[in-house]
Amino acid sequence: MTITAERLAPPRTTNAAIWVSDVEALCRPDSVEWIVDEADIRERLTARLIEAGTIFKLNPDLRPNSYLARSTEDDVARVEGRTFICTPTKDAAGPNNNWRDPVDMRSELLELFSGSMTGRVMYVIPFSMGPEDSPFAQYGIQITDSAYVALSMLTMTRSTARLRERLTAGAPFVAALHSVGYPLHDDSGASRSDVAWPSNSRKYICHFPQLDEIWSFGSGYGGNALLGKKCFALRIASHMGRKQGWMAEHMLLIRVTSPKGKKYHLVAAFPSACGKTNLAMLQPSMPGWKVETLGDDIVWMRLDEQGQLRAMNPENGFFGVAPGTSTKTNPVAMETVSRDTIFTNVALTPEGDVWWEGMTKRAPSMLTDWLGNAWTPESGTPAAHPNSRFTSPVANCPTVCEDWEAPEGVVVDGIIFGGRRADTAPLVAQAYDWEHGVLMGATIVSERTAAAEGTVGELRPDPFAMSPFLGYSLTEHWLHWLEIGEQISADAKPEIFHVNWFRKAEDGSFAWPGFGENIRVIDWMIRRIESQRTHVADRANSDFHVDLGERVQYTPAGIVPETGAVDTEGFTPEQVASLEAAVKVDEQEWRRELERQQAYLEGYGTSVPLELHTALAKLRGLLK
Ligand code: OXD
Ligand code: MN
Repeated sequence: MTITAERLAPPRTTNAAIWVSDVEALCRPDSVEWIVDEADIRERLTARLIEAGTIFKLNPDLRPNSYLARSTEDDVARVEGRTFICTPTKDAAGPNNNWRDPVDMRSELLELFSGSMTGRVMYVIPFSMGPEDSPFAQYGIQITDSAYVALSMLTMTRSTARLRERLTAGAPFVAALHSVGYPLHDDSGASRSDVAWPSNSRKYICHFPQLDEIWSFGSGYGGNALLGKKCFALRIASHMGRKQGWMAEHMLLIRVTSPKGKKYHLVAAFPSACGKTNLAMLQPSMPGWKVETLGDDIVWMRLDEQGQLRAMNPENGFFGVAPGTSTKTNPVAMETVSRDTIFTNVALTPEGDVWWEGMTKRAPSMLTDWLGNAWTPESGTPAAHPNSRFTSPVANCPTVCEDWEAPEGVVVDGIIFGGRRADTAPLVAQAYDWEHGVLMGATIVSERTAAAEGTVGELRPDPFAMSPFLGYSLTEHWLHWLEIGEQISADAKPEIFHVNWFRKAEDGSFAWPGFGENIRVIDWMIRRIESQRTHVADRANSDFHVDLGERVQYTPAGIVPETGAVDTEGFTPEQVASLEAAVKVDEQEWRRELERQQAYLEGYGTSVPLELHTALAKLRGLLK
């Protein structure tokens, strides 16, 4: 059957079998294989990848059931410049996205995908985001010509034979098509041999939110290729959530149990590579506290019948940044990746184990670097790529909540926003009210990290840490947050906070030790949550937070603790002194910051919800 632009033009078929056979006719692979998470299927994929030289088996005595993959220098990170949202109008995609007309993009893609899989196997992976029977669950089918992607999808999502049956019987799904764009034969009959990491210099990561479709071409790496993650669970899902009244956010999810045995659930949104995985796996430095992991990257939230906000991690695996992870910074992650893990772009030790910058104080004297070259500490280049990653099952995490897959999710008590900023933003600030919290999310700025292409260190706005991941217009997203806030019942409204673990002291050192000590900040937040709850009635009668007579300051950054309000038991005198620099709200910096926020909002004109301007005006009123 010939596929024409009209045939695949909207609306696409929602029949799984027809879609798969249409794609087969378009991409012309040698064969088609349905993949689900079963041992013999994993073994088959693994054996093929080893034979192709894409992955190497690590020493099973040191790292059981684990592999190392190496990509190529031009395929190491998300390609935001090549990520497109194809909505009927440019406005619907918003100023935050690269927009393309869906029909134009569709015909460009049809050409690219035509014959793009020749000589290859086309894998078809039915998958569920969220436990299959949960009310949060959404289904997808990924088609890919990469066995590495297929194998990784089996860890990152849930893929079962039962789901395959459901989908072929007509359950709705997101259609996620992926090709590395490296066909082995062309139309003239010429052939080329395969390479260990096939990709294409032309990359396209395209989303059709109206059709629940993703088309990804040219990259085999991370979020570009594992389409359940950023493409589906954030970009497509955020659009679904806007339409259907729920939320898809770039957040971690943890359960914190206080020494009194009370459980709290917190979600936190930070830009990529700003410590979400570390916070998700926090080992509290204060006795009596427990932190358990539910998710490290994506959270879906919806209201229940009681008007409570419930959250769930739709993923089944971690795709975490390796560099900087160590038994000191994140022992839980180190334990999680001790087996059953695919590492990508880390260095290899002579013993057949992995290494990356920050894993140990001193680098081993000899390594093979992420490109496969001999490396010594004198080489002057990183041994592991700064955006090298591990792909591990959530179930392997020693701190995972026993009930992390509970179909009803968990009730959210607190929402944390944050960024990486050397100055201005204090260690922690509580929002005066929901609207101020939404302003905090909308005005996140952060130093750029290696997770995306671009200059590391440069400050960039990253509203809700979603700017590369939102499938619609950002001001519409702010409105969505305000509308959801209105629907949460007053006694269940989560408190909203902003944190900055990365504030620098005058000498340029970090003012806050971070990592396990972050529990001290969480302890403060929980005390604030508790005291707010006991004052809900008062709050209903006041448009500003009531003064609870605690050791807090009301500042233009929000409500911040006085230094004595943060538990510093066990801190060195230097750490106690440094806390002052960490929590400080500097009048001049905040005058500038509020001007920046004002200019930032004004940049989006009249589409900015009025509530955010009002919240900002209230903060301005707090400047001396
Ligand atoms: C990620 C990212 O991979 O945010 O999670 O870049
Ligand atoms: Mn992320």
